[in-house]
Amino acid sequence: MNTRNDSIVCVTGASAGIGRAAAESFAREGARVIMMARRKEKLEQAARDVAHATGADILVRDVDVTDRDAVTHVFAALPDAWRDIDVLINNAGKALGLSPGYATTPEHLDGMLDTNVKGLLHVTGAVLPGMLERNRGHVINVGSTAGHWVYPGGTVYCATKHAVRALNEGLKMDVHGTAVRVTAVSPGLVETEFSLVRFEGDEEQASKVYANMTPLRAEDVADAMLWAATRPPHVNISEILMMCVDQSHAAMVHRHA
Ligand code: 8X3
Repeated sequence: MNTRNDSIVCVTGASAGIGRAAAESFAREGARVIMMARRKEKLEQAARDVAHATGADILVRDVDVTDRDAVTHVFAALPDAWRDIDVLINNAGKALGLSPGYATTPEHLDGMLDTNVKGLLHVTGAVLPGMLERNRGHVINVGSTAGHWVYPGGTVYCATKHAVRALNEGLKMDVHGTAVRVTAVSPGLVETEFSLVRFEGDEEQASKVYANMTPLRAEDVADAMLWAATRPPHVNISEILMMCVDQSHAAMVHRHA
């Protein structure tokens, strides 16, 4: 991405957390940003905030990445001035529950697989062909330390993030011989709505995940994306695996007394 022009950046899951922070970071660098998410009101508020903070041109589209037809339609119907997406940030994703893999409820199973794996492919399938035609573009996939390690209660979530890592590696091979770049940014503990979603709104349980330690902030992850996207065009960052200093492995977290 050339930060001196008005590149077009599309972010999924942009209403909060890492997605919102990514939208703001790229907007600050002069990009025009398409913010996509499911929750319309929250998305519109986030877009207003980002536009206000950065002065950037923001386009909002509420879409559920699990709905393939809706995804196809939303990209096909983009205004001409917004069609040539330079950077796609596949951020929409979630963990649901902490049950053993074999006991995962059908709702949680579908929720994680459909969003984290199929949703990523729905969106990529709608955007990547245009990048290949233009021989220009960058797909940034939000992976996770859960794509490298498995932890108790995270069986299905970790499987989906292992799949994201495989997709990231495979997508780079799919675009081999073109100028299109593919990167995974794979964080450990980041304090966002992630745990609140996992525990279905239970704030006490969610806050315990980040208690007495200093997790990554969404902005730290957005920074890594921006760095990857602003390397010279011949450089492809395959993956950035990142954790806060207080985390050394999936379940190895230093809690301060
Ligand atoms: C988030 C990392 O360890 O909270 O993808 O599941 S973890």
